[in-house]
Amino acid sequence: MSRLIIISNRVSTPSPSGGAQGGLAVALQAALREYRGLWFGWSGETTETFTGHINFQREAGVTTATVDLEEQDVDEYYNGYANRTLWPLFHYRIDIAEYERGFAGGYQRVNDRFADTVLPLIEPDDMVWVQDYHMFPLGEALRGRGVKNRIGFFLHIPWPPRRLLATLPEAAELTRTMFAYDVVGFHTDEWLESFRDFAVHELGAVEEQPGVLRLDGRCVRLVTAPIGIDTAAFVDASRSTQARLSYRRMRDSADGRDMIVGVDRLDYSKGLEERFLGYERFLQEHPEERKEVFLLQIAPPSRGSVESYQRIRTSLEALAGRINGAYADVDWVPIRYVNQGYPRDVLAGIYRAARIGLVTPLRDGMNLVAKEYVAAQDPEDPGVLLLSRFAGAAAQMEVGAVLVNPYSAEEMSDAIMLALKMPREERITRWRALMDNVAKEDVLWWRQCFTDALEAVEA
Ligand code: GDG
Repeated sequence: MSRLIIISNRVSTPSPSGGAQGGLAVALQAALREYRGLWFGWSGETTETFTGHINFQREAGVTTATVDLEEQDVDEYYNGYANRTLWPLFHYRIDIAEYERGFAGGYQRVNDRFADTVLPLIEPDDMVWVQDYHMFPLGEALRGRGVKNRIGFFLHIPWPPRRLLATLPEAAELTRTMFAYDVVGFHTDEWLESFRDFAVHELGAVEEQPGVLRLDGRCVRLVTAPIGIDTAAFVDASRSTQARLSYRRMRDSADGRDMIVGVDRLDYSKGLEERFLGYERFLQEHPEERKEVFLLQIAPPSRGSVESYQRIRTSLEALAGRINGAYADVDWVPIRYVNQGYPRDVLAGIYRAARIGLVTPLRDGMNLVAKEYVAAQDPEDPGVLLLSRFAGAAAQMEVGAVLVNPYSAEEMSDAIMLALKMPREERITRWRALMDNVAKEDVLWWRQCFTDALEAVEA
């Protein structure tokens, strides 16, 4: 049986205590136990001069291999090209995407360094699985070093429409490098179609058979594989003692009011400002509902060294302050805005206590919070998921969720009202449809879809 080598920006080591981890980490670790192999990436640490020294760790049957990067690498590759160029562009924000040759150069350099470092670890029959937008050119860098193995790539964020991507100076080159992979996976057909559109119309790729593109003698198979959560573990988490305690704490502090919950990394793609404005609209349009509800927004900060993240943080604080200032009373605050993270079990209890899960990104590859919210509900009295039609998750969840356009405060306000008044039978019917999907297409299913496609490639 082939081994599996996973390569991503950061790796996740199983915690020795067996503590809770993200679903993606759990699924990839399970894959590594099944196939043996290892998980390679950046340690998160910096060093004066790049040496390529690999730090191996083995924990709970999973081997990880990490390297330190130079400070300049981190500035140009991680904070620069990955988070100031590609992330905004791939979330349709060309207005804040920064195009600098220094970033592009640093990005390529780090990908070359990864390729040099991981090369000696790859054995002839191994399958290689590269994760996400930090590593687009890694496959090509490996091919250039003589790697003939099966190599797959999965993109966790959207692939932008052709005319947006065309604004990136390296767009053609970057897309061309994707043909070094044997399989490229996306969360939705929409992202896959955007890739195909660019490859065919800008690069002249040819669709050799359905789902297979050829360019310059190399073929790549495109697959749609929507990621899920570790549903069984999340359902267990929602029944844990911690979850029960946090559920009780929220119900008590809600004091009979309906809670609306949002949980997001503090990121401009998550549509938090628009969410607050939509909720404000609801408060304006329905004065009789004001003291009957409140919004709990949990938003742990991320990527704080990137300026656009500092800006969104400041403007959200101002907006929450303004709305609370305008509507709060001595015994009621409309928005509880919290900038810290919580353990998964606690989060599960919070989800369960919320009548509405408000998940309204402006653009999102998938969005796992939508699925976690569903998994945490009480089947006898579930809450309602309000979901942005621009989240990848909308493709799987359109039947049970109330879909909204996050750019429209009016639509958001109407949807909140609809959800608050929704009869229990309808909530149950919708939840069942959602839960069927969340249970069936979980993160283990996702992983299997991808590794099956990669294994099917002729060695
Ligand atoms: C990328 C894509 C795609 C958040 N706050 C807390 C906490 N979280 C956890 C959530 C959830 C995860 O973080 C966020 O997942 P998302 O899917 O929403 O978003 P990204 O981080 O942007 O991830 C995305 C994903 O990759 C997978 O492919 O779905 O579209 O952008 O699991 O629960 N977890 C805990 N406490 C918190 O306060 N424990």
